[in-house]
Amino acid sequence: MDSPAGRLQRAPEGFIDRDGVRTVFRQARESRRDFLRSAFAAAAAGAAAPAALGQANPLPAEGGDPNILQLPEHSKGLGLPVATEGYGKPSKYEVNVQRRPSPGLTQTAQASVSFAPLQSLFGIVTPAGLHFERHHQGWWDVDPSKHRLMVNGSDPSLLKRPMVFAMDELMRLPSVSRFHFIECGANTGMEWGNVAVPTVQYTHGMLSCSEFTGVPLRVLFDLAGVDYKRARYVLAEGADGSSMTRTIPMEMVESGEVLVAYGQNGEMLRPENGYPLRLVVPGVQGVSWVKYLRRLEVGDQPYGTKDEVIHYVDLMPDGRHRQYTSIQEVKSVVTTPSGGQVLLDRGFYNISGLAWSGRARIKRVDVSVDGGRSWRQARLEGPVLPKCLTRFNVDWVWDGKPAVVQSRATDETGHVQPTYRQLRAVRGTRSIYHNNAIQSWLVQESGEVKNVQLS
Ligand SMILES: Nc1nc2c(c(=O)[nH]1)N[C@H]1C(S)=C(S)[C@@H](COP(=O)(O)O)O[C@H]1N2
Ligand SMILES: [Mo]
Repeated sequence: MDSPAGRLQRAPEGFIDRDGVRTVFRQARESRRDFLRSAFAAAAAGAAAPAALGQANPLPAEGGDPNILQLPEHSKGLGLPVATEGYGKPSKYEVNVQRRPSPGLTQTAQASVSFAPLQSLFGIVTPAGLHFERHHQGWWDVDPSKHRLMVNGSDPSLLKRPMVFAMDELMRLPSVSRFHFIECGANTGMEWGNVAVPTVQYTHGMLSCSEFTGVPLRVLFDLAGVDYKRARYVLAEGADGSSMTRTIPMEMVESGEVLVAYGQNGEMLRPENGYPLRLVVPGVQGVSWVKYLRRLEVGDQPYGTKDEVIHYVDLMPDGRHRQYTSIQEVKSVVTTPSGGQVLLDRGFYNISGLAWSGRARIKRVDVSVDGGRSWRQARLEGPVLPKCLTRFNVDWVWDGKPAVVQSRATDETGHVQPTYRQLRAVRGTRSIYHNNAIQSWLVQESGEVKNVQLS
């Protein structure tokens, strides 16, 4: 996501998904009205208004609504028959939980992106249908019976046996399943200079996490007889029209982490995510996770392809570009409360969010509600896996006053997520990629939550 994000910094208004945000506000306001109505009704009937926490309806004996003991239709009648469509869908009440593209961000819907609704997700796994999408030249539903993966060397002496695998041949090989996050290097790229987008879906939604199943690439290279002493680089190539090509350092392959994957959350990859085969490069920015993977070449130097020397480079304050900065550094974000949401009343809230690092496991997450003046350690929910999303939670009682909510992650290698001030001191403000700064959400007195940056 290079030029689109650049364009966005100049025209943030085109990016705001007003419908999506409005829906969140509307729903929250409506349920707030319902809550207030029932509280007033209870008070009028002589009972104390329910406390903000757990607004349980009072029993009729306590002056509550007598209808509350009436059984609803679904407790009395016959339910629906076994679903006729064999593949299940979410409840119709969850229709607002959608991936969202950003109107005006890109000129075509083929070279574009849709963001995952992080604000609506629990735990660490992204349902396949909500996985963010990034395509440089549109997506395809590739026929797996015709798909092939070729393994070759830039020079015949680097690899003894060039090979071509069909999908069923790959799927006979020993497989592993591992949980990893994938984050586009341009995630949060719109926010380098200033606040640009309203919700966590747009600030951080080029992020997803799945259990991937596939064959360690090392297994294929062993079969092909790679000369690991001399072949220190791998070129990965996709079969779509974008000719996506990236150099992967051989150490990553030798560690056994890089997978040639066909499975995602227990089923085959979705077409949007590279069906039937994609590269999984844990901890590395999304662009190296080549989809529709058709060729792997080993070589004795980095390839310097268009997707690594012109695109996906970091513009530094001195005007030079950094290349091959592929690791996604330690990062976190609070997903509730987050921009566009509304806190209904003062009282108890569970602050919840996600933390991740391309280097290791998450070691701790600290949360602040006063813009970074004081911090409290959050609970990390298991499992806490390397190069994977980690869910964190912390209790909070909101006193109704403006609050700035932030999270700061530390990984097992000791890297700590920077503030915007720290990050900009090194990287400047004109980059696109690898923004891992601490995110701030302002909870206003009205309860409405806004994306802000502290200077
Ligand atoms: N073949 C191919 N692979 C690709 C891309 C692409 O356009 N074509 N986009 C890359 C980028 S920039 C990202 S961020 C990830 C996105 O993966 P997803 O669409 O499964 O979320 O795929 C990467 N692999
Ligand atoms: Mo990307």
